[in-house]
Amino acid sequence: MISAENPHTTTSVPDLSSSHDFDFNLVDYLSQRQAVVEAALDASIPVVYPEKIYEAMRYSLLAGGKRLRPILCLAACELAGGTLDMALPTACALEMIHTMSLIHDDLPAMDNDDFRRGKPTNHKQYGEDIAILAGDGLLAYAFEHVAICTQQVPAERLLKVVARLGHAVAATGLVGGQVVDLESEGMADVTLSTLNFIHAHKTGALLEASVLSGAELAGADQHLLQRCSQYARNIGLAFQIIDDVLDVTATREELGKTAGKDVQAQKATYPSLWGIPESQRQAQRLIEEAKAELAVYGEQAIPLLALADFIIARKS
Ligand code: GRG
Repeated sequence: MISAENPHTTTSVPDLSSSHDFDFNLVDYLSQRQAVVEAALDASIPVVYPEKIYEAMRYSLLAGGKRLRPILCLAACELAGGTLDMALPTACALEMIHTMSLIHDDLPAMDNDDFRRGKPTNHKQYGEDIAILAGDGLLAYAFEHVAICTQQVPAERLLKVVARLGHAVAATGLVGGQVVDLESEGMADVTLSTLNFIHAHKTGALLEASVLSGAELAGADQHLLQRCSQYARNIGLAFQIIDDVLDVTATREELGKTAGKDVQAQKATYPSLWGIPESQRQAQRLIEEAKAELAVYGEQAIPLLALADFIIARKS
C-alpha cells in the first residue's frame, strides 16, 4: 500500500492535498482505494496444493505497488455511473496482468532485474522456471477471475471487457510493445515514433484498458468511451515519460527497483531524446490535455483528474 506514513512502503505519495482546486484529498482517496484493492487481491488467490506456485503468484501480486490500474478502473466505472462491486474483479485482473508482465519483464531473458517493488524479483526468489509459471498462472487466472466473479453486469458487456483485456495483453498491446523494445535495445537511431510505439503498447495499452474496461462495465456510451480513451492515452504516455525521468533522477529505495537501468541497457528514452526539462514539459502538457477531456463531466470526474495529476507528481 502506498502511504507516506507506512514505513514498509517502497513508494511515497507527494502531498497533493492542497494542489487541487476541489475539496478532494488524493492521499486519502489513494489509501482508501488501495486498501480495497489489497483486500480483494489477497482474497482472490488462496494457497492450495501445489502450494509453491500459489505462493510465487502471491509473492509478486501482494508486494505493494501503486495499484494505479485497478484504481483507474474503479474510478472510471464510478464516473460512468457504476458501482465499485461491478468493477472490483476486473480491477484485480488488471493488477494480476500487470504483475505478470513485471515478473516476465524482470527475467534474465528480458530486462534481467534483481529487484522489484522493494523485494528480490520473482525469479530470484523462486527460480526462473517457477517465475515463468507464476506469470502464466496470473495471466490465465485474471481472465477466469473476471468471468467468474463479476456480478450485476450484463454478459455482453462482460464479453467486451474480456476482449478488451485480451487485446491489451496480446501482440496488439503489451507483447507487441515488449518485442519492439527488445529489438531497439542498444540501437543508436531509435526514432520518436518507435519510442512512442513501444510505450503506447508496453505501458499505454493496459492503462487504457483499465480506464475503458471500468467505464464499459458501467455501460458508458460511445461519447464517454471516446473521452476516456483520449484521457487514458495521454496519461499513459505521460506516465512513461515520467517513468523514464525517474529512472535517471530517483534512487533504488524510492523506486523499489534498480535505478539507472535505461542508461545501463543503452535504451532510448524520452530524456535521452529531449532532456529532462523538456520531458517534464511534455508530460505536463499531456496531463493538462487528459484533464480537459474529462473536466466536462464536473464533480464526477474529480478522482480521474486528480489521478492524472498524481501521475506526474509521483516520486516512484
Ligand atoms: C503480457 C503475455 C504478456 C507478457 C508480458 C514482459 C512483457 C510481456 C511486457 C512488459 C510490460 C512492462 C513491464 C511494461 C512496463 C510498464 C511499467 C511502466 C511498469 C511500472 O508500473 P508501475 O509504476 O508499477 O505502476 P507498480 O509497481 O507501482 O505497480
